[in-house]
Parts: sequence; C-alpha cells; structure tokens
Amino acid sequence: MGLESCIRQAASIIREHEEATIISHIDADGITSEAIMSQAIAREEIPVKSVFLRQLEPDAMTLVPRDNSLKIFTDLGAGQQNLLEENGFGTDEVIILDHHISQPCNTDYFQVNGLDFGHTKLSAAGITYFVAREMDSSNRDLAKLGIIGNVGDMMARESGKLVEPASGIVEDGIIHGNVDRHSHDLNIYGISTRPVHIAMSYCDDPLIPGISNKKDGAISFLKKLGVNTRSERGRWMVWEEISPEDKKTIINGLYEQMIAHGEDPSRLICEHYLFPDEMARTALRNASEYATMLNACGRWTKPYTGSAICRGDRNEHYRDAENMLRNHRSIIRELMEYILGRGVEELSSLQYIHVGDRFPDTIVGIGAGMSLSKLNYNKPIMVMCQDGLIPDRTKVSMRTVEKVVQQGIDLQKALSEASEEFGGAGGGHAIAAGAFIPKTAEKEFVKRVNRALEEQYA
Ligand SMILES: [Mn+2]
Repeated sequence: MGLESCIRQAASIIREHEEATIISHIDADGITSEAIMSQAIAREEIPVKSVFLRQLEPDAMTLVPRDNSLKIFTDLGAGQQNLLEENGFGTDEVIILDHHISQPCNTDYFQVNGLDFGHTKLSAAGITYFVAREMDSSNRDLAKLGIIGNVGDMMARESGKLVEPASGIVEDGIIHGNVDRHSHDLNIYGISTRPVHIAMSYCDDPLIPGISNKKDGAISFLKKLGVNTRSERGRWMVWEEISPEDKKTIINGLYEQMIAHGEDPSRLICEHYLFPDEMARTALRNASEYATMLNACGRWTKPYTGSAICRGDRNEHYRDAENMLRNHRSIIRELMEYILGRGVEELSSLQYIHVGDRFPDTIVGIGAGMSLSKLNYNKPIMVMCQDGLIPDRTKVSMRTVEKVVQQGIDLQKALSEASEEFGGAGGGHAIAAGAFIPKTAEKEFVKRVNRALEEQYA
C-alpha cells in the first residue's frame, strides 16, 4: 500500500465513525495536527473532542476516554502502541497519524506514517493535512496549519525549505491564497516581529562573522550598505518590510562577508512561508514565529489556547498567547542569564550546567540553545534540571549548531545510547535532543555522553 492509499483509507475510516476523539501532543506539530483534524471532522458534522498530552505514557492513559468514539492519535502513538494494547484498545477504535518511529506491537493498529514510505521530512501535521484534504478537498484552507506544524518540527531545517511531499502542502496553501512562499530568502528568524538588525544578530545558522551575536556589527553593516531599514516614522523595519532590492543587497553583502572570512555561505538562504491574511508585525505572519507561539502555549500547559488560535481566535485566546509568549521569552532570558552568570563546566567534548528546579523543565532546552550562541558554540551544551513531575528524575537537554552537526555530531544518538544504559530514555534530533535519567546517575551520565561525543568527533 502506498502513502496515497494509506491516506485514503484513513479518511474513510474517520468518515465512517459517528464520533471521534483526537489525542495529540502539546507542541506546535501536535497542536496544528489537532486543529486540522478537529476542523475537518467537525465539517463532516461528526462530533469530536480533543485531548492534549505532554507524553503518551502510562499515567496519561486515564485521559484517553473509553467510549465508542474513534481514537485518532496525532503526533504520538507510533512509539507507544504496546501501551495502547496493554490498555485494551482494539484495532477498530484506533488510528494513528504520526511521524515518529514505530514500536513493534502484536496488535496491528492502522497507521499513516511518512517513515513507512521513506519520507523523513513530513511531520504529523503534514500527514494529518493530507488526510483532511482527502476527506474533503475544501479543507485546503488548512494547508497553512500543515506548514506551521512541519516548520515547528524542524522539517525545513536541513534543506532550508519543506521538501516532497511537504512542499505539496505549500502549493495547496498558495492555491488557496492564505500562504505566500518567499524562496531564496535570508535564513533568519523573526522576519515579522524583530527589527532587522536584531534578527540578523540572532542568526546562528549560519554564524555570520561580525554579525551573529553583534547587534552593533549588524547596524553598521546595514549602514554601510546604504539600505533603507527605517519606516517613514523612523521605526526599525522587520525583514518582511525591507524592499526586494534592499533584501538582495543585504543578502549579497552577507555572502561576501562570509566568503571573506572563509565561511560556507550556503546556509544563508532559505525559504520562508508567510501568511498574508494575518496582521502585519505579529508572530502569526509567518510559519516559524507562529510555531513558536504554539510551542509557548504548549510549554505553559495551554495547548487549547494554541488550538483556538489555529481555529481563528484573535481575541481572548490570542491575547492570552501573546502574554504567554512574552512571559516565555523573559523566563528564557532569565535562564540564559543564569547559565552565563554561573558559567558552564567544560569537558573535552561538551559543556554542561545543572540548573536545579529554578526553571520549568519545558523551557530548559530552548534556554540551552540560546546560551550556546553566547558560549563556545563549537562544543555542544548540556543543561540538566529537575523533572517537573518526578523529582528524582533529571531532564537533560542538549543543543549544538549546524556546523558541529556537519562534523558528525549527533546529539540524539549520543543521548539515547547513554540514557538507555542508565535506565532512562532519550530522543530528538542531531542538533537538539533531550533525555530523562535517574537523578542518581547524573555524574556518570555526563561523562558517558562526553565519551560518546568524543567518539563521534573521531
Ligand atoms: Mn511532531
């Protein structure tokens, strides 16, 4: 069975049911998956409820209703099929729309997963969107959410753009009219909300000599180019507002800057996905920033707020999310200042710090990434903290930069291998990964991961 027919079958299973429950993950991919699926189902006039989970684990199973509804697991489920089996869920009441690695299981749950067809760059929101489109072609308006979910799950990071079959979602959004694609654009984050020099100075993929981490450097660089970076009223423009000619001048200037310093400029360029139907200079204007807002909702345990925004709320929930995002940023800044103020311990192949229970464990990874740009970014950073739910468990977050990944470093591999030895579990990506380990194993664990990275460097 190909992906297409798998999608068709999922759509028909959903349509056949009289009620549905969506069980989804709390990150941007999970929230957009839920918002796509719940809208598609509601449009069929099938009653639908949603449950968001931080993780599909034994304790969370009590939140999955035991009723006659079809349980649609989105952005989770593939790796927890035995848990579904143990809890007595039958094949006739479950479908899984996921992109995580499947766990071998005796019960043959129906699943749509890009991995089964060799697609590693298609997130759950992508799969979910294709199923929604199959249910009714008028669901093309939801392509926008599919793009946000994919971008939020870093599906565009490696190539700088969404690739087959996820690029088809972009095509759909463009046809529908609520998505603009900006190809060959500058690879910076915050194109709709950050003053352009700030966005440039935050760039860490690639690291631009004289600009990354150097706000003043970015300002004088722009001045030298003679480009217009202020609006008529004197306010700094965001990247999105810069004229096409000036954008070209800036990108060319950055190219030259990198080549002059012997750096590879290929990662300067990426594709951005903009949403012309959203208000200018807000986080909702482009896929990356929209995804950040949804991630903030999830990390502060308000996934339903994120879901309401995906459904179009621009009042109460949106205001709530804006506050959350502001709060999210200021706590991450505090965390970063704490890490930089206390300083990290350096081992041969990593640097680490333990922040105890001072910060919510859901943001520690982001803080680690932000701190790294101000530290020696050639060494991956590890930040440990107390697990928010289980005090004798430690959450480990690691971050590195693209350049180091290209040298052969794979944090996901290092953390999963090491944590397994200590009875923990890890996952993530080569550039950003996390793990849970017993608190008692902390000291040995750091050494073990350092050894794993040493071997990867070799
Ligand atoms: Mn996902």
